[in-house]
Amino acid sequence: MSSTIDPSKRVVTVVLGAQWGDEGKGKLADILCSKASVCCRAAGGNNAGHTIVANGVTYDFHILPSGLVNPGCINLIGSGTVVHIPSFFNELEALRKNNLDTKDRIYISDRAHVVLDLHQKVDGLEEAELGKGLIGTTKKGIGPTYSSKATRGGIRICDIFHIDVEDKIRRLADGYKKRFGELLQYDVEEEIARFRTYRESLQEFVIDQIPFLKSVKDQKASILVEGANAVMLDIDYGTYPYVTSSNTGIGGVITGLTLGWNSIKDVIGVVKAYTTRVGSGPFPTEQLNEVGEAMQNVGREFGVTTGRKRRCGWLDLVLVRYSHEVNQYTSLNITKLDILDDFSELKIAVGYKHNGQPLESFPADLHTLAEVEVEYKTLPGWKTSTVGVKSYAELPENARNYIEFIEKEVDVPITYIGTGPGRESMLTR
Ligand code: 2SA
Ligand code: GDP
Ligand code: MG
Repeated sequence: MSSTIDPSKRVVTVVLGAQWGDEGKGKLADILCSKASVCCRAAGGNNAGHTIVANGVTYDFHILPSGLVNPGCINLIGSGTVVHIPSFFNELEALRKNNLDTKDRIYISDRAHVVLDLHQKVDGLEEAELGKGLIGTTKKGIGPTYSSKATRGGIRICDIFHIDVEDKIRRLADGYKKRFGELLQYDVEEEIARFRTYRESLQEFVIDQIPFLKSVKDQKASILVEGANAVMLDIDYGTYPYVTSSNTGIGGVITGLTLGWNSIKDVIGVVKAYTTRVGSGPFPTEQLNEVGEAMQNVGREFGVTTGRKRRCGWLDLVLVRYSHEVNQYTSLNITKLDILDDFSELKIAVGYKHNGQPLESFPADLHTLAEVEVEYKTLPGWKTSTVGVKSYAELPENARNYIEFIEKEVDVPITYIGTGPGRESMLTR
């Protein structure tokens, strides 16, 4: 038997955020799902927010995979995710109201963990405890749920169908009650009563992910993995502690879904043409001035889940190179190029110095990160609208120079370029 991998088994394309999130992963995932049989989420919960503009309709996704917009695509919320069940049902209902037929097209792994209302309340209390040093979470209960998982007291989707889930929930509530006392305004019996109804209402969605994905792979049907959040929010490789609580990079794809490393064909990094971040933490290229305000206003940089203003700054290639080191992209999608159409010049971070010494890579130590001196390369802007441009060759020369500069610095081919929110506004190369 040969030990080489049969190329026809490489059926998986992974779309990952290469910065601090909101790069436009949802739009690329939606475009690629027109050719995928299955779209999967590997990690995270309804903290994520993806906006998709298709057929003149704007859809907001949180826990549901973006493949639901494509009628031929089956969707899986994988084992590495955390699911708040009322939010799952609400999001599904919102899509149905937008005339999307979701019947028999959305499944949840029975190994995924459950976000309780309890976890969401605790998320708010933990943030309050941190005072000015708060993380700036979405308060969707993500951190506390992954904490329960790591300390082995968590509730999995499969637990819902057994009576002892009730005691497990009571045990979790008792623990938090000891910690927060009267600050925790929470009725455990009310939540437990709702869980009794889920035994029936959730049944049609719950599957064992392992045989499901095996059969998809055996048929050599194509699979799209939609990343949530982004590598700089990764619990291991992001700007800890200002991160989310899951592995948002390629590692989380491997552990959160049972696809196998040998089935991955492409890993596409999504890079916004500038940088944004929601929540606290150092951000070396942040522009707390009219440049940042212009990006925020023109780019309509508001959180899809919380409505918070996103912080904005110049594109940071030290960060993108680091992100490539972690995720090993096979290609990149540069998004929101059109938002830079009116700038007369554009800066791109190409190096960091600390105490006058160049840094080899993106530092782990946030004290260092907060103190870096950023080295910029300045490129001329193009001062022409790129909206509606139909091919790469038709982009203004300075816009092409901007793209090619990124490509050379990161040393990864740029195969997709976004010049507007709609499906049709994606140039390929
Ligand atoms: P959490 O709630 O525990 O995951 O928050 C921890 C950090 O992770 C950041 N985070 C995000 N950053 C960007 N986008 C996210 N999704 C929403 C969106 C955000 C929103 O698409 O716009 O609506 O505010 C997201 N989710 C989590 C968060 O800001 C914390 O820094
Ligand atoms: P995600 O979390 O990475 O999926 O990104 P979000 O959906 O949270 O944020 C990206 C925002 O930019 C959404 O409102 C998209 O509709 C929008 N968007 C995506 N690509 C482009 C683009 O190329 N140009 C413009 N103008 N908007 C885009
Ligand atoms: Mg988002």
